[in-house]
Amino acid sequence: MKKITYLALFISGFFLVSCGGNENKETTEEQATETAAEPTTMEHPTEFTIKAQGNTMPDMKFDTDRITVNSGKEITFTLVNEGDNETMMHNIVIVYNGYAEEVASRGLSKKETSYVEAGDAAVIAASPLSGPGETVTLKFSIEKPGTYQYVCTYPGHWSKMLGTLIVE
Ligand SMILES: [Cu+2]
Repeated sequence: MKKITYLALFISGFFLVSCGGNENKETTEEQATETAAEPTTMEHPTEFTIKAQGNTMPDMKFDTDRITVNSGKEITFTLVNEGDNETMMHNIVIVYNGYAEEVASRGLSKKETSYVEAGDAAVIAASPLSGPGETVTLKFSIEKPGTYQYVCTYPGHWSKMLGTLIVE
């Protein structure tokens, strides 16, 4: 099905190029490529297990740094803290793209709210903290397609534990 769509786009792109003359060729081809890169929205999973790995600040990470979901669906993130060092406390916080560092720094002193400032406008959803060996879940849904981020806001972790969330 996808192949057929691509082929159709390619053919229409080709005709546009043929009719448009040489000076428009590049633009037309670019447009055709852009259109072809957006196939009918795929059905993505709604449940994801994300492992927080590592036992030291340099080693710690989420085992995945990119997740794609569909807009308007209830998504469940299960965060499995695989650490066994007591300093390895983690959460997972969904934020608007580019706000991971700001959200983490606003949450630095907010231990009582799991290192997320209450009412932070850049936060879409935030899990509780999970200690070593613990699992926590976060449910959320996002209506607007686009790019978002997920991040651990435990002090000092945001730059190592950061991923891209694509909403289609
Ligand atoms: Cu963390």
